[in-house]
Amino acid sequence: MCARSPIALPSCVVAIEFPDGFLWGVATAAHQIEGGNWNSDWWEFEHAPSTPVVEPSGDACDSFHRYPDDIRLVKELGLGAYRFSIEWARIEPEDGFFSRSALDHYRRMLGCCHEHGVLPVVTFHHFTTPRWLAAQGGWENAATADRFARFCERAVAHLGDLIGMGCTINEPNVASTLGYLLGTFAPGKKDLGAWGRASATYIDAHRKAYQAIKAGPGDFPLGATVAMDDWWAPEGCEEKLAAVRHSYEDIFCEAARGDDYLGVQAYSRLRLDEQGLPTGPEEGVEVLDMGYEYWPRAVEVGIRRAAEVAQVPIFVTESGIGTRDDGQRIRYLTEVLEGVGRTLEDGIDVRGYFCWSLLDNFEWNHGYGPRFGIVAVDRETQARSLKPSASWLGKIARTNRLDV
Ligand code: GCO
Repeated sequence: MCARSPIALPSCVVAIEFPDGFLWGVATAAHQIEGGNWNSDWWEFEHAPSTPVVEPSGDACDSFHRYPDDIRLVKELGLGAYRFSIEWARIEPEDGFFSRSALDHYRRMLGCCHEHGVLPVVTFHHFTTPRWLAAQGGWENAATADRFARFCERAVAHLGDLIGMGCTINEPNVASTLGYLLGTFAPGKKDLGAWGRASATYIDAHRKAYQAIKAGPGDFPLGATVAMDDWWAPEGCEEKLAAVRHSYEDIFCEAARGDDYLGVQAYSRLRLDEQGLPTGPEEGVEVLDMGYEYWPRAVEVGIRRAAEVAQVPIFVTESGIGTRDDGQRIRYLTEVLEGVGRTLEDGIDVRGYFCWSLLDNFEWNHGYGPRFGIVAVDRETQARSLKPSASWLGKIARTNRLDV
């Protein structure tokens, strides 16, 4: 697939036309929007006395109950796809017990997407793990890969016929690095050995889950997503940079070889010091509420790298900005999409773009501070209200083009 080259319009506006069938969507994750996910390791982590999480998730956006409204919004905006995750801690609340009622809940969600003509994109694991499994060593324990494959097998048996596209694991590289090396995500470890073990289990789990899901009902594209960045290190530190990038990004992209696609999720730039450790933003570069740089180029860089290493079709399965300034969001997403356009012009097989996120939601250790949504959520009443970026993105999706 190839983007038609930018065309000059009379008013000096340039349009980027996307290929026919290019998929436009929004992404969310269960723990960040459903609310009351008390049986997961994250809930426990948020409530631990020494937690680095600034506030607990609580009722989140109550999307567990309000999903019909949220899916209707996706449709009304003109977006073709909704990416959401199914919550393992609800579906398998105890080792080996699978809740029919929880599975039925997600079946209703899938049905609701179909009623609205919205393609449901299902993530099987988005950062949260049932408490019983965390107590058995979580992702440091190699046996977790088999537990995950068993969960996927049961879930797909119940849901597979309605799934439009699947994602085994969301950003395994972030889950292992923040959870086992930096300690800011559950389970809060800071241990090099644990990081290596967790990364290996995630990769093994992806492969096993891929087989299990493919063997079940339904016939949909399946892949994983990886957090990608633009990278920088001082001159002379190229080897160090390559080594860090290899263990953080490349090994996960390599694990996607042979999959139906790879999901690229990119937000900013990672700057390293001489030791190969992350250093802060560059002076003079805008800094966002997340503490990292305003760096829309990350998506283009991520697509190019992921396509080169994984050699499979690419979807941008997440891209967005945590900001209270919706004008800044539109500016950022415009620059991102210009970058996506350049990758298409170069013949890279990019098949869709999902904005993170539909709703202002629980941003993990940052709590409810950063606002990634194109739809605002009143934290008291849960009322949803569209931001200008929502109709802006909807127009791009409906016309399949961006006027810059
Ligand atoms: C991640 C996740 C999302 C985040 C989003 C914004 O990349 O951490 O997939 O859950 O909320 O990326 O930070």
